[in-house]
Amino acid sequence: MLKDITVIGVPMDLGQMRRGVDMGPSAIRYAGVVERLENLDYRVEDFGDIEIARPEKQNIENEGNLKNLNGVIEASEKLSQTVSDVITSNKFPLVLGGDHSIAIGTLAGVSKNYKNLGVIWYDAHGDLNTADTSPSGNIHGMPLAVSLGIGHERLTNISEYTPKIKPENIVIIGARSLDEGERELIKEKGIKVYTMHEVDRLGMTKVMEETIEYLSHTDGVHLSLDLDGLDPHDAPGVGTPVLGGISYRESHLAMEMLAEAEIITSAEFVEVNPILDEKNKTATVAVALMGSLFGEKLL
Ligand code: B3U
Ligand code: MN
Ligand code: MN
Repeated sequence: MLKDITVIGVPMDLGQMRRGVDMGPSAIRYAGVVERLENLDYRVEDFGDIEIARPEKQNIENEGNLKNLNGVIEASEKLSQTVSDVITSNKFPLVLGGDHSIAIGTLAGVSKNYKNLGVIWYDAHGDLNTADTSPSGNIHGMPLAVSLGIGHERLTNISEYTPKIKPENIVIIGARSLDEGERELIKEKGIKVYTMHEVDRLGMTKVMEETIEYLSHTDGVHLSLDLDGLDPHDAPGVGTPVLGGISYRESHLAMEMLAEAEIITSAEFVEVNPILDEKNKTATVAVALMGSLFGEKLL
């Protein structure tokens, strides 16, 4: 792992309709992310926040079935540029969300720097919707499809290239809420998915061993961790909690195995919503998982 980390806050809430997820980056900072990583001997720089338009300033008319399209595009372009600059200066980009629509910009910036990028999508959802298949019109349910080059052209073309990633370089872990169109896309593209059924059946150790092996041909791996991948008991501060998720302990194990394998080259932690949380528990969990991801050990 690179010894220099740049933390980038993205107070994005335009990708969904619940208020408060824009405070995610503040909550994660308050939970001590910088100190936690500095204690592991990293040099940590906090870039501050990417500027995001306020929902009040958005056009109420949505383009097709895409809510706040212009605001999401504007933020994605800025984030993509920032992330790419961080990588070019040989630093590890650690992106704090904000709703999961930010992955459109993060992946646009990361992927520019890798020929064969792998992606681990840790999430209760597939985030593989398009305007046509989405039940909500919320762009946070679409970033993985967009990164595959599927969806509205103004989204797929962020940073003026598409696609950002290949279907065979993706592993989804923790899925337990998929829409019909997402299931079809998973089958059509042959995307590797460990639903909660496989997590239960195989155990997290095997899931991570297989994931690491599956991505061994890539030249970098981005971790996109949606806190709703965890069970709502352990991470209650998320906009769309789904029962029966990955436990706090399993998640630590997953992060520790990724740290040991030394494959992660960029990461984002998203969907922390302090308004829906219990005493900043979800941000605290996020920071603890970052600790493990960056190599923290008890002994
Ligand atoms: N699949 C649904 C729900 C959803 C997706 N991502 C989250 N919720 N966090 C949708 O709206 O696309
Ligand atoms: Mn998500
Ligand atoms: Mn999710």
